Amino acid sequence: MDTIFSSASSSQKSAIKIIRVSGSKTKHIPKIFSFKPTQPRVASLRKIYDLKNNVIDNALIIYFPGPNTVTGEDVLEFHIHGSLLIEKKIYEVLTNIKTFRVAARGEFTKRAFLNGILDLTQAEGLNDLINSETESQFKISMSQYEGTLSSKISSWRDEVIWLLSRLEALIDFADEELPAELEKLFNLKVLKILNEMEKSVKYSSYGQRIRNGFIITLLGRPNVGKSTLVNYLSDKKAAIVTDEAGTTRDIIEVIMDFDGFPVILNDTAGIRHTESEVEKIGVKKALEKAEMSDLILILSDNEDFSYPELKSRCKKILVHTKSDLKKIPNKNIHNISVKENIGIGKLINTIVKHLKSLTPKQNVLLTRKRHVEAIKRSIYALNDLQKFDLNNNPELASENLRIVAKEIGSITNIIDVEEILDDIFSNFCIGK
Ligand SMILES: Nc1nc2c(ncn2[C@@H]2O[C@H](COP(=O)(O)OP(=O)(O)OP(=O)(O)O)[C@@H](O)[C@H]2O)c(=O)[nH]1
Ligand SMILES: [Mg+2]
Repeated sequence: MDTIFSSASSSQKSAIKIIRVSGSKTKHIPKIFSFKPTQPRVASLRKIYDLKNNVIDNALIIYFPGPNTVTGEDVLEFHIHGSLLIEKKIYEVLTNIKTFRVAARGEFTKRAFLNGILDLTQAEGLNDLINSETESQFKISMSQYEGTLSSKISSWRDEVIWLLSRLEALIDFADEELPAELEKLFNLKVLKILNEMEKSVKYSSYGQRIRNGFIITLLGRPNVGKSTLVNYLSDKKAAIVTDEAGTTRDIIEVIMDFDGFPVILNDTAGIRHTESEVEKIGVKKALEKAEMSDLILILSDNEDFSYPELKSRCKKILVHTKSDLKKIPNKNIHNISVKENIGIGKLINTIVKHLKSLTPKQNVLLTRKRHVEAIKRSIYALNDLQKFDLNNNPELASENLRIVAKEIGSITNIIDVEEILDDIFSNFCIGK
């Protein structure tokens, strides 16, 4: 296997940079760069030279012999001065040596996975952790990286293996029956796993929202001040504002953070009957977006808040705009004015309160579609299993349990499907 290297820090100029090397030829680095080998795990200053014996840098070197390293292989770190030129010179030396090459995206983490340092869910958690931008994303990804999902999977697997072993005994001793007590315990265990899996699927949409953002859509008649509010909340001139009715036609998405919750806020076209083809499409899109939202803000500058065409049962917050001109005295309606900054803090609090109310009581375990699909297939197999009489058809029940074991195993460990692995690790940043 090649020895790989890559800058582990950003590609910009910086005070220092770290270049990481991993693989079996790492131990030859001192010879390649003409410096005295360093003691393992001790940071030591060394002058490093190119192949023509010109000084490249005075660098801090740390050598970590495997297997207790970040990748499971021998690893060496160059802490160099943060010049792009120094980095380039090191790359030039290494690319000239056979079996050394620049690491692909996520390749260090992929090796850590292949060497059993991390399982797949931890690797995914690590990637999410690096990319997390809000407090809630940080919490979920840190918990996944620390192994919350891994340990749940392994406890499910232990239970499935316990169940399987009872069935195997029945298959081997065909003339014996499962004692009634044991059969009861068996069924209870199946129900317990099923219940836990169903809950985890239910809460997974929250995990996906934390990764991708909650969807909040503004809906209202033309000219009520939707774009004005979106611009104000996002502190950007994201949408055009004019006093002409029908200014916004397309959906305008802004990504923002409401008190630690990632949100995609959608400005939409004002809802009305119109002859304009473009506007008609805009109105249709606005309603479609509202239907798939976690929260809808219905804006109005009069008392008309009704949209009978809207089917979504998600929470709706009624917002009366332009309250500098007139207020509506109704405790279910938020009076706001962007012009005079009235009521907006309160509106934000209501939005955050709703986002908080969506937070499940228990840990979110499944954060990716991949996890959810595997658990759904396991649920299907467990439901199927319950149809069989254990004493008459232990083989069929056992077959279903094997499916469950395989499916949940695939969440933490896919070893044989290179394509899926590449797909997972290619989303990592370079140097990870
Ligand atoms: N007095 C007052 N006027 C406002 C307020 N908010 C918005 N407006 C005005 O209302 C008009 C329409 O605002 P927009 O934000 O473009 O309204 P919209 O709902 O996005 O309109 P469409 O895109 O056409 O559907 C503009 O002239 C704004 O300046 C407010 O709080 N008070
Ligand atoms: Mg608008």
